[in-house]
Amino acid sequence: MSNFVSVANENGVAVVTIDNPPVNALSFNVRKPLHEALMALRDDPATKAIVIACAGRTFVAGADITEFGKPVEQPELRAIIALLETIAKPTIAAIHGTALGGGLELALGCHFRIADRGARLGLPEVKLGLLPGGGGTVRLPRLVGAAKALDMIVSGTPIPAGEAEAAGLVDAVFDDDLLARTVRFAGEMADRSGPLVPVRDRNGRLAETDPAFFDAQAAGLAKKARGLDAPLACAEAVRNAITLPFDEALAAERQLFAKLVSGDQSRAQRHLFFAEREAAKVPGKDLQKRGIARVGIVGAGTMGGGIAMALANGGFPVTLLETSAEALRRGLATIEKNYAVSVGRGSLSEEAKQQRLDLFRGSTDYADLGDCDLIIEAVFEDMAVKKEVFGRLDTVAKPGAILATNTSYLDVNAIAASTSRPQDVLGMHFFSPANVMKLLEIVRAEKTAPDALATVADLARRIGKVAVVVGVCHGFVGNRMLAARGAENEFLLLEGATPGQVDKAFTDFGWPMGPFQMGDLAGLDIGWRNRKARGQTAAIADTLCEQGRFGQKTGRGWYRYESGSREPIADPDVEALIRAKAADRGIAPRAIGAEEIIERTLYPLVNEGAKILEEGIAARASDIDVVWVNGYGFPVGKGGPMFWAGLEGAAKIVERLEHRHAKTGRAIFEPAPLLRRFAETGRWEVGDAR
Ligand code: 3H9
Repeated sequence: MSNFVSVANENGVAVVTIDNPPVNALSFNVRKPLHEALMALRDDPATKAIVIACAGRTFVAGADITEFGKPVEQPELRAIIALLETIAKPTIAAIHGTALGGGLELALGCHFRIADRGARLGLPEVKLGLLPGGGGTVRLPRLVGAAKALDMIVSGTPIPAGEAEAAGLVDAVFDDDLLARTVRFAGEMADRSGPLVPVRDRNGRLAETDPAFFDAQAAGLAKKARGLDAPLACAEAVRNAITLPFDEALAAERQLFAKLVSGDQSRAQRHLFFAEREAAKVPGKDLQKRGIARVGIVGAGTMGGGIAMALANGGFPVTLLETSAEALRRGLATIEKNYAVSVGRGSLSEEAKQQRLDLFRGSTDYADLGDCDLIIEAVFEDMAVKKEVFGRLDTVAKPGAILATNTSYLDVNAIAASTSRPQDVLGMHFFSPANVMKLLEIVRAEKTAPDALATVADLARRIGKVAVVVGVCHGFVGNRMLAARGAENEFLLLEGATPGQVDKAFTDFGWPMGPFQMGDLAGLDIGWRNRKARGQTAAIADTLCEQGRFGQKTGRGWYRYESGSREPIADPDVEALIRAKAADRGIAPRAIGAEEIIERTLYPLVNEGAKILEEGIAARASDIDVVWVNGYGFPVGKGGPMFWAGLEGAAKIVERLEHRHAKTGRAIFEPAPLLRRFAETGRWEVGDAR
């Protein structure tokens, strides 16, 4: 029939197979022949039942995201599902892999859903700034109840086949022979008498949920959504499913979808979807990768322990090295305690905890790293110490082992030069807590071999990290831009803003927290130590540290904290300190608005990103967006700093930077030539050309 949809007949059961690699997205190329095939089968007296199945690794994983934002070509997915519901013979979806988004909606148009044991089903549209637009918000509650549907649609998290069966979404789960058994099931259903009720007409479960339940949920969601429209639209659509007749609720869903899909937030989130996948494609990806059977970690402190957990969580055996038996014991005990917390929370079983702990081997002898294929150093952030560690690793590591440093700032070329095998050395900059944070900056040094990079990028994916390859510079992409973002913080305070006002401008923008709250969380002593090492000072922060105000851990920092609470409370002592420091400098305080705060923090952030692109430290503008969204909490609905620059207007950013530069002479405000070009062309040309 078509390359994308074929039909086979098995004793009167038609098997319609969709074949659109890699994920069987419902592109126009699929929709058209699928619609035609279903029309023909509906009217074919020789067909007694219809099975919809997929070739390749998965059932339909959704609408084709690349088609959004372009004119819709008919037939739309909704029309196919509506057609399915007019078919008076059994229709069955045979689900393997993932049935996501429009794929699950297609399955909801069938009378029955049969799943392979390993399948997962979900409506993840919210993660793309959307809501299910093929009737998912109206049909799913009819099968699983509105509360469960709300949870699935607002979280976007797929559920395993077994859970789907228990919830009423799936009619049967098979351990093997999915297609053959589904065809048999279809035959049995065709031979059975009794009515076939489409999902749209199954209203029994709708009365289970009180609409007032939604209003309570929606209030909580609005808070959690942090300015994102999609979660709220999802809740509204599910509420419609229980309060409006089917067709009205469906029409309302369609309107909500149309509004979201044409909005900036969804555009930003779709950009990030592809940006993350693009970032993972490092040069040399197709090279032969080195085998990684065991990973060594040098240092069992907070960072080393977190990295070790991330690897064990991905199933890798780990050798953890410390300088003394006592330090090793402490490190392992912390790891065990962290896993116990997960067990206590119910996110990990006791058995899984034990399996992970069994992957650990502790040692105080470098020679025990000799059988490791990758060794990650996570010791004190000091060049002399790092060089010494790498010198020792050079003597014990087997040939071809990859040697990685977890440095946040230091020169990876210099570290590589302390070994006889710089081609095997690279940076793996994890973010704290390393077992939780998704971002990994993979630092490519001058001599790093492409196959070593490709190996580590692949390993990152296997342990669930979002990896971005970056070049060597002080702070790499993330921390270098963070410094630019924070350069004006103290000036803002000295000129009249309070920490609370600056932080509020950030949270109103969509960040989870502002820079001063973040400083208190991370510990102000860290920056203090770094400044001292670099011979730098910070007028206010240094004094806070001298007073022992290190942030949350001491109960006082930029804010004060009641014992046991993380809630920041404005502290008059800090405000008095700021005013005194301003008076010393002869600065009269004035009111500073949110717009100025954004201009003096986020415009330099974008500008530094442009410089990083120019220097080739990042390969693409979208890589920088991936770093900032996954590592620093840049709001997803704004797509990352480089995408947001387009939304904000690059010409405006350049103009304001020039204004600030003329006024202050500060380098962070000097517009990067690439940013000027972006303002003219609307394209990050260096990035796009790579
Ligand atoms: C929707 O359905 C809206 C409807 O409600 C309403 C319509 C009216 N489209 O992730 P991978 C590409 S919204 C186009 O690396 P994995 C992806 O870019 C949709 N392309 O594989 C990549 O390309 P490349 C709701 C897509 O095995 C390649 O496929 N559905 C789509 O790690 C492999 O992807 C979703 O949001 C798509 N829908 O993971 C599901 N999906 O090789 C989105 C993937 O050139 N997809 N591609 O870089 C996923 O979550 C994962 O891809 C999946 C496989 C779990 C399926």
